[in-house]
Amino acid sequence: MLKRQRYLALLLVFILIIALVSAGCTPARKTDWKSQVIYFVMTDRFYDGDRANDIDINPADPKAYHGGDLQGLTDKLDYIKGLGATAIWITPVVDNEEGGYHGYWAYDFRRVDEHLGDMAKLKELVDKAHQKDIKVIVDMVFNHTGYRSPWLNDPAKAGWFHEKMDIVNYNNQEEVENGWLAGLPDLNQDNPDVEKYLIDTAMWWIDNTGIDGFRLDTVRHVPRAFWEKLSQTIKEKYPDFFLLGEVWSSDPVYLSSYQDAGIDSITNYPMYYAINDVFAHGCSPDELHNVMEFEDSVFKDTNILGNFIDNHDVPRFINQAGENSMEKLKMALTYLMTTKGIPIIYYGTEASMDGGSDPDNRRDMMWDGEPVLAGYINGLSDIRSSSDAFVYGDYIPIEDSDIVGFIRKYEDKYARRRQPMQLLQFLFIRKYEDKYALVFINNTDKMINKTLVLPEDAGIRDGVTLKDKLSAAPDIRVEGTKVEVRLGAYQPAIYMP
Ligand SMILES: [Ca+2]
Ligand SMILES: [Ca+2]
Repeated sequence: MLKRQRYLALLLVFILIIALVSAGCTPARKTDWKSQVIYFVMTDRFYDGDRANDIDINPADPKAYHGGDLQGLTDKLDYIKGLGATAIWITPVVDNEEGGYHGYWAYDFRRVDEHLGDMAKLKELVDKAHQKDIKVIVDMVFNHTGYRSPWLNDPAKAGWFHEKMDIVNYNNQEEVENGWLAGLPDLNQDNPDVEKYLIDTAMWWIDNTGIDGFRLDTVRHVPRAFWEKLSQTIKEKYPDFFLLGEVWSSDPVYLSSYQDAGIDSITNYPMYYAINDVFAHGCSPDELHNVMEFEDSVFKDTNILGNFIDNHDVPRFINQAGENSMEKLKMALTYLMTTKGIPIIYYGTEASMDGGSDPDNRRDMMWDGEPVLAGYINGLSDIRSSSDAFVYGDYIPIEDSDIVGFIRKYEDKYARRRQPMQLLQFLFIRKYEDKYALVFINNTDKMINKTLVLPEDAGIRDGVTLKDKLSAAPDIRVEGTKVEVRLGAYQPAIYMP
């Protein structure tokens, strides 16, 4: 009995030593992806750091190479850090066929495209980014190859593609997975050789570059079983490696099935649509609250979803906003940086760059002068990182009787969308343990001065004074459960104790 106790004591000491030693060996800070702010760059359109690789460039043609490269990204890391970004997501680096300036037309899955640089340049980018505490997420396409893949005529690759078929019915999942998206040769991940090649390729890029995450392209067009296996294989070796899946759908239930398949984060298209409706088009704020409530009920975790106001596949926010577009952009960015989920900012947003549908939304980055919103975005990033309420907190909408009454009048969603909105403020609380923030956005063209009743479950104490971290609105004092709010037209405020 004594022997056994001594043995247990020794075992405990041994375990403790192992734990201490291994703690010393691993990086001190575990990667927490929820706390990141991601800056998304289309490398060819960002910054030309190396004229020697400007092959076939034609900046006048929106569908040609423009000369941006990995060296250019490395050169601009301090600029990106200055925006408050902690991670970059870059468009695919794999060797593309002719015309694949965007990177989504793979020719050779295990080579860096010569327009962007080479493997050494990619590693240099990753190393220098890590030195500056910036993580690197690389876009990867496992659904298809480019139109002229050498595999199409390779007898050794027979059975690597699905039969050529257009995707017509997006409600038919089999068609979505097996059809040729935009006519691109569709890889058959059910073929074990293809599955093995793609998963080995994923590991090859991580092993050889030290990147921190993948943005996975066209996720809904590939069977979930493939994503499960890919995720398991990666996480076994790299538990902190981040997977951000692009699922282009407005259905939260559908999206959540891919998080369940092992993809940490999903591009939050339902929120993208709602942000545009509410802040660009003046629709009812309950649309965003409803999306948030619905997503919270179906996703394992909404604080890790990838939120955005626009990207390279949709028109830029400012292009859609109409009058007062700059004020609307600031409101949308304020929401993006304070709501649940990881903010993803598309390059050029800080310079209020315009752009309609693809390829107009992929214009060259404007490099003349200090970008007009750089300071604003950096300020939002500081506010976000100052409190766990934004990173882990709940999302509690504040009910505004004016809004509720107004919405009841327009039960029909279609009518509501077309109705000019003059009563719309946007109000919610982020709360985590004892930390909280009140986000008020006056989404109207008139000054607001009114008393609001805070929800009881927010637990905000009587008598506390709250300051606007954006430093523009006057302090407010909680009286009982009420606050009096004064905001100018289109003014956002982030109130914290
Ligand atoms: Ca270049
Ligand atoms: Ca497919």
